[in-house]
Amino acid sequence: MKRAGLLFGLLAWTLWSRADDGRLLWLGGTAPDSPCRVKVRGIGPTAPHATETTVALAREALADGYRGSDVTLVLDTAARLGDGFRLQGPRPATVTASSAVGLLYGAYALLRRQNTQAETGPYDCMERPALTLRMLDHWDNPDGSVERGYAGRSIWKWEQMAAGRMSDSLRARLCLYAQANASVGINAVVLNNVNASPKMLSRIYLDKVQVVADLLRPYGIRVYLSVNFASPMALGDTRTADPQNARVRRWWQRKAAEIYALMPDFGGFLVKANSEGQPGPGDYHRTHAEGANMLADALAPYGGKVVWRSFVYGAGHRHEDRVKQAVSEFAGLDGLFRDNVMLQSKNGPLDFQPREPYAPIFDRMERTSQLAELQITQEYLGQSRHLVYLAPMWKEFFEQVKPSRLKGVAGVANVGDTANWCGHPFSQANWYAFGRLAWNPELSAEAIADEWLRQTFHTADARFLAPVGMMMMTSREACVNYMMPLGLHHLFKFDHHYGPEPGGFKASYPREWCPVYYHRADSAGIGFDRTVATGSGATAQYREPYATQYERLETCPEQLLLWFHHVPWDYRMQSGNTLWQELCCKYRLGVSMVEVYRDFWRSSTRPYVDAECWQQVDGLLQVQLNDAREWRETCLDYFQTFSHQPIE
Ligand code: GCW
Repeated sequence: MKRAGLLFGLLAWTLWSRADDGRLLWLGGTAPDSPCRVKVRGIGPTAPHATETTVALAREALADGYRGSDVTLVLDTAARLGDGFRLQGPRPATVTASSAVGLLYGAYALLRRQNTQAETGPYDCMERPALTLRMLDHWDNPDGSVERGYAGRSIWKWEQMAAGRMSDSLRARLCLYAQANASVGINAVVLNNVNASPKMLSRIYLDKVQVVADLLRPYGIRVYLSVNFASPMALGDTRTADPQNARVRRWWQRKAAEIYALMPDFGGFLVKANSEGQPGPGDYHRTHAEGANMLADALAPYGGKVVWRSFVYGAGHRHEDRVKQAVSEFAGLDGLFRDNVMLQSKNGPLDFQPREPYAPIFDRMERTSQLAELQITQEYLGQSRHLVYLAPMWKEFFEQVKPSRLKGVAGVANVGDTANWCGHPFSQANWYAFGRLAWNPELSAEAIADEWLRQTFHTADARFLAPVGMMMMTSREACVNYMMPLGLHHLFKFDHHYGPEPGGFKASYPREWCPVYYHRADSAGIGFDRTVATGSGATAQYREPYATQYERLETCPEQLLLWFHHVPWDYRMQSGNTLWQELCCKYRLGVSMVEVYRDFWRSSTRPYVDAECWQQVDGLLQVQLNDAREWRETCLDYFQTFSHQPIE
């Protein structure tokens, strides 16, 4: 009955809406002419309800979208596939897995094979996820706003999260969200902002969270919450939040018991502590380990995890180079965290810039489980207005921080309640790519772009796929070039982080928010000297060979030059240009690349793309081009006041 209602809701909602406005993401496919028959083996009458529900989802996904005549789903608990699966086919096609969620992932993999029009010869392949935790972090607030969200308001309509209050359309939409995640193997979701409202732990909200958890569970997705470290105090139950205080500890233990009574598979807590004004153990002169361990002890009896962020700066390290502060703060705590604590660090040491070197904290915590935090929402890469495909950036990170050293990855989500979820039609590709890379970091960015294009635009035509794939693949470098090439960083306008403000400085702000603190342009040159010899010494935080490579001007990769060195304007670059000329070239190149994208889109893609979507991308590429020009002009005009050389 419940299922029929759900199906009806989904159907009504799809008919009512125009299915081509991007809401179906990469899951649209084309409906089979005749329904495919799905047989299920290995599930007896005594199978747990949860298994049945998940297998039913796998069956439905195939029945709705698979064009072969027969598929068999085999649940074989002896197959030792973990969350993975085995696919054999094509006729008949068989999906084997040792868990229900493995069957669901396998079903989506089979659909992906079909919808990417992979070769049709015989196949027999096995897949297992490379990383255990593949998590989306939402920065959604209880009032429905989304921090750094550029695609509308929060998808969690909290006022509707109560028994009987959820509309069919909301349910259908959230099911689609869950399907999208399951289709790429995302298995955990943090529902709320790391700048966490204490309210999220109140009973009223926990009941709502339970509704979401019940909805996502069948798709193999566990719910986590960001928590405010001072919650017991903020909710009026204690007078302190000191982790050594017995009442405070008991409060967290009781809260954990309350949560697990509602959600036995609750994932755990994500914590931003003593960072950008958030409370934390430091407020009581306790360490991050003491704070994290208190929460870890409360969650441990239930198998819950604490994900503790290393994104801290300011407090206690006022005069230190900001990019060094995470290591300064955490290295000494290595080995002191409980087993169910994981340290989550952003890919770079600063803050999701278009290009950063990897964060050296990944080298420094040898006895602590680590997660990498990537940002899918393009806070510093043109938000939902620029076409920037992020997989090449994430691959660059994985070259230096081997995924095998990580327990998982978290991606700061880019979804909102706008019809197509992500704002820019191409931003959907970043959500997709995040999941695919979390599942298998060995996949190439190119292959993922190609998969996404085929499934999203329902075409196998190389005249579309090759050039548009190329556009995606080069788009991140284009963005680096028109925003901040050669290792420049944080030239953004204050707060919204969209446009350029290289001259940004206000004495009343912390210096770490001022672009001039980062580029250090003067009449001698430009760049932040982070060498041990003459600068902040950040290079010493890296393992070899990177420490030496970054330290020396001659071996530092040019793409990171001004991140690590203050370089004279007349310094000779590998191209033969002076630094100033090279800077001008890069900015110009960035703009030209976007010009090429816009022209190509305009002249050659119309036949392949739904009219509404085509129009939207066309308009956005024009916006991106105007913005790229503004970046070039603003930055070069400003830097010229120091270089005193012509803009060539
Ligand atoms: O990137 C910066 C953002 C803040 C964000 C913070 C963080 C959630 O500008 O909006 O806060 O980082 O990651 O905690």
